[in-house]
Parts: sequence; structure tokens; C-alpha cells
Amino acid sequence: MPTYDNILVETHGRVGLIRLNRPAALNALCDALVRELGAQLQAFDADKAIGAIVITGSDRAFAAGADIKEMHGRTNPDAMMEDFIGANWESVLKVKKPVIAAVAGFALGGGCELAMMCDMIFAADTAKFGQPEINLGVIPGAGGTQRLTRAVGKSKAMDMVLTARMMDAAEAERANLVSRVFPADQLLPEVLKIAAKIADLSPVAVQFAKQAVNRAFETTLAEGVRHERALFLSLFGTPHQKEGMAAFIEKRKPNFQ
Ligand code: CO8
Repeated sequence: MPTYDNILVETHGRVGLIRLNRPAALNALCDALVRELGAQLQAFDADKAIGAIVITGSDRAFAAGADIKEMHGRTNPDAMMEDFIGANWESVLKVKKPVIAAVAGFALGGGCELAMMCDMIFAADTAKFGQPEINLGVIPGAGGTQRLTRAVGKSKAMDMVLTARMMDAAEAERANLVSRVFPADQLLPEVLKIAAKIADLSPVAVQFAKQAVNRAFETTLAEGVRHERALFLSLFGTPHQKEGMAAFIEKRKPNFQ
């Protein structure tokens, strides 16, 4: 397993786990961390032994945002030329396998945006989500105004982005920002179980399912349904469809690997 300065990497069976690991800065997403995260996501995506990926932080923080100390001195031309929000920040979006965020503690600013780029968010009952950039004289810059609005609706998104208030786990679940909430000590074991279940399914069907759901955010209903239909039909050309349906009929567990 590669070693990095700002993340820890583990495998649990077919699940790849990435722990954000800058405890002294509440996992603030400095350039080096974001680069390392991108590199490991790419490595897990390319690894046939991995079927799903989990990103988590510590009990105290998933990530408290982009690194304010690193951003503070940046000028506009520097920021434009370095493309500091570009390729690495969006590396999660390029992953074909499911990426799950397991959030305990603070998920603020870029930390909340990173979680929202994942395919699902599971939260500990200690989780706190927020887009507090307005307090710093800026606004969210890695998709926060768009993904939060699509997840929780306009009024709540405006409330969060304009007042910088944090949303706790219970509110985040009610508002559909997160899919399930677990007691803090159960979060990682439960998320690893969910990820392991997904990782044992047909990798092609899982990839297509992820692609089809994501298309719902990008296109019209009619085009999205056409896209879904094309993916659905193409799965009938895979051995996984034969295996999945045969296993049902023969009353046994399918073997997709
Ligand atoms: N950046 C850098 N350091 C941080 C950050 C951060 N975002 N958050 C916390 N830290 C550091 C603190 O400076 C402190 O370090 P030190 O001990 O050296 O002073 C350490 O982490 C512990 O933090 P606190 O002492 O503040 O801990 P508290 O428990 O008192 O407070 C909070 C916790 C409420 C989370 C508080 O730390 C806080 O408000 N943090 C900043 C949250 C924030 O504003 N996030 C948004 C940042 S901007 C952003 O994310 C833009 C995203 C754009 C994406 C694309 C750009 C690359």
C-alpha cells in the first residue's frame, strides 16, 4: 500500500478506504492532501481487486474546508494560473466505482463539497455540515452552491450559504443531504459493510447504475430515461446478467467476480 503524508490508505476485502489525515488542522484540504487523494482514488479505480471506495476523516472532522492558511496569500492571477480548484479537486468525479463519504464531525466548506462530490454520504450523529465561506469574504468554490441546492433545495441552501450556519446530522438526514445516520462508533463499521455489499455485485452493473443516477443531475427526464434504457439493454450482453438471473432461479448466491 502506498504511503502518503496527508492520507492513510487501507483495504478491507474489496473495499478501498482512504482516511483524510491532518489531525492538527482538522483535515483542512491543503494542495498536497488534495493531490494525494486524487492519486489514490485513481489507483483504487484502476485496481480490479477493489469494488467500492470509502473516504472518511477522524471522529472530530471529515474536513474543515480548504486550507485557509494556504489560500490566504493567493492572488487572483496566481489562483487562475495554478487552476487550484481544477483537476485534483474534481478527482472524485472521475472515479467510475462508487465513492462513499463517511462523515463524522465537521464537514465544512471544501469538506462539505468533497462529501457532496461522493456518490453517497453516511453520517455519524456527530456530523456537522456547513458552507461558511461567506465568513471569509468568499463563496463556495468547489460546487457547494450547486450540489447543496440540488440536495436540500433553494431555501435551505441559501440559509446555509448566506448565514454560514451548520446543519447537524439529524437535519442533514431530514433534508436529504445524507442517506443514513449512525451512532459515531458505528459509522465506519456500518459504512464498510454497505461498501462491501456493493463491491460484491456486478462491477459493470454498479458502474452503469452510478452513471445513470448521476445523469439525472445533468439532463432532462426524457434524455435520462433514454440513457438508462441504453445502459439497461447493454447489460444483457454481459455474463453478469446471465449469472445474476441464473442464481436467482437456482436459489443460490450469484458470483460476479
Ligand atoms: N484551514 C486551515 N486550518 C484550519 C482550518 C482550515 N479550513 N480549519 C481549522 N483549522 C486549524 C485551526 O487553524 C487550528 O489550528 P491551530 O491550532 O494551528 O490554530 C486547528 O485547525 C483546530 O481548529 P480550531 O482551534 O479552530 O478548532 P475549534 O474546535 O475551535 O473550531 C471549526 C473548529 C469551527 C471547524 C473552526 O476550526 C473553523 O471555523 N474552521 C474553518 C472552517 C471554514 O471556514 N471552512 C471553509 C474554508 S474555505 C473553503 O473551504 C473554500 C472551498 C473552496 C474549494 C476549492 C478551493 C481549493
